[in-house]
Amino acid sequence: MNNNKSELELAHLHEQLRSESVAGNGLINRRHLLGLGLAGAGSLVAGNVLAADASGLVIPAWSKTPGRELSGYGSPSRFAAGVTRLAPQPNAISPGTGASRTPLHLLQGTLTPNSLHFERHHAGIPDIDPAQHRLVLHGMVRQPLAFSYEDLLAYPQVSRTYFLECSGNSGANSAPTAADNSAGGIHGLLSCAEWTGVRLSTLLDEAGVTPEASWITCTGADAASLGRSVPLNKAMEDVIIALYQNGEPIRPEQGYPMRLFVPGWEGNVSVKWLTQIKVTDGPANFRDETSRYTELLPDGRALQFTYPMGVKSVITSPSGQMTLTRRGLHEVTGLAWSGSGAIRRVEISADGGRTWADAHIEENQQALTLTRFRLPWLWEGGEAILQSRATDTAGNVQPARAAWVAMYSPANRYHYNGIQSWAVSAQGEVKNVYA
Ligand SMILES: Nc1nc2c(c(=O)[nH]1)N[C@H]1C(S)=C(S)[C@@H](COP(=O)(O)O)O[C@H]1N2
Ligand SMILES: [Mo]
Repeated sequence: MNNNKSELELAHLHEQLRSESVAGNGLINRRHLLGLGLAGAGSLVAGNVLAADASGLVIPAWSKTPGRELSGYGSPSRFAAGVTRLAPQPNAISPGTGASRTPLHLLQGTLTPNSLHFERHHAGIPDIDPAQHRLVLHGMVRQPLAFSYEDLLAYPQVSRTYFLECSGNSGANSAPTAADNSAGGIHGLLSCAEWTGVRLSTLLDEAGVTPEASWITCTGADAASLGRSVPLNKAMEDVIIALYQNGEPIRPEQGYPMRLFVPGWEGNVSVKWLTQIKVTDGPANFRDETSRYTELLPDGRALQFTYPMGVKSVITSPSGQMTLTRRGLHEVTGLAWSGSGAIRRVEISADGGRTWADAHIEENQQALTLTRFRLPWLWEGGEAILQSRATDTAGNVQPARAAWVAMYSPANRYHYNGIQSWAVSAQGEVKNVYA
């Protein structure tokens, strides 16, 4: 028996849903769906779902013989082999340099599996033997210290779930024309993990910071010697030396055996393969905080040390390069985050920003982590422009693209946090547009 509704029944259900819309072009109140008994949305979604009867019970081959053996380290189903990082292409001119992106549009929830965490390296991934590695803490301290990996493991640790975002993330959308790309392709220099490690304040207290100190300057053990300066108050507040990522030793790509993790701030500051922290009374003005990772303004001046990532959101489904294959109810879902607090609100529009409805988010969101939002949407085959707009607990509201563009020089690609617009065609094709 097929569960397909008749055209008439469907039209009636759509009519009922439309009468409960919360914003233009098909955005539906989630509570009303529950009231209609459509929580699973089966009756509207399910062109192909079969109603259960005895004839639907087939026993497949894999149920009749034992499956494969156990394994030392798990891997995804071969049927999920397409869920990979995006564009990890080798760099012929500068080996090991570049970025790979998290496929945000292929994932759900808020945590990024370690194998899919985005990567951004300036000189490849060093192959560090933890037994040979040292973290040296020196400068304006009473007692300089050198820690081995084993030493650090003996300290008390904390676990916190934080997003990490490269300040170059979404920079493509600052260009004059909208690139045809996916949500991950545009916004995938963004990941979220549970980071475990030693509070930097524990180590700074042990070394004894002297009164004239106001900054720390941090350097990685990779061939780029990537260095960044961090004000001492942030270093004492919530910075950790991360040793574990989602429960296992951090991956070589993420800085094994240890990285600085600076919550909420542009990813570049979270120095990987951390080997040196010098306590100082000013920033070092490293290459990556002078010639890079600064924002050019319309008048030719540049912003320096713009650390927190702006409030931002992106709809991950439906999103760029997807095609809606059936009319009816869809769930609009995506991610929101802010470097200045927790997410308080996410609004969604299906009509290019003319009308907005509040998306559903779980209560009491943690600060500096990813928030998943959702809202039902009735797509009846018309054109639509889907947008999301996030507000954080500090009161910051995600700007429209035009408002963001007006703040900077056309050459600036850093700290883009404008609203993403996905156009849905009458054929159901979803595309990146500027609206
Ligand atoms: N030592 C070192 N630290 C580094 C980098 C690097 O190339 N070398 N890249 C930085 C940049 S630009 C970003 S966005 C983040 C990326 O972290 P991930 O590769 O773990 O995602 O690490 C930062 N820390
Ligand atoms: Mo970055």
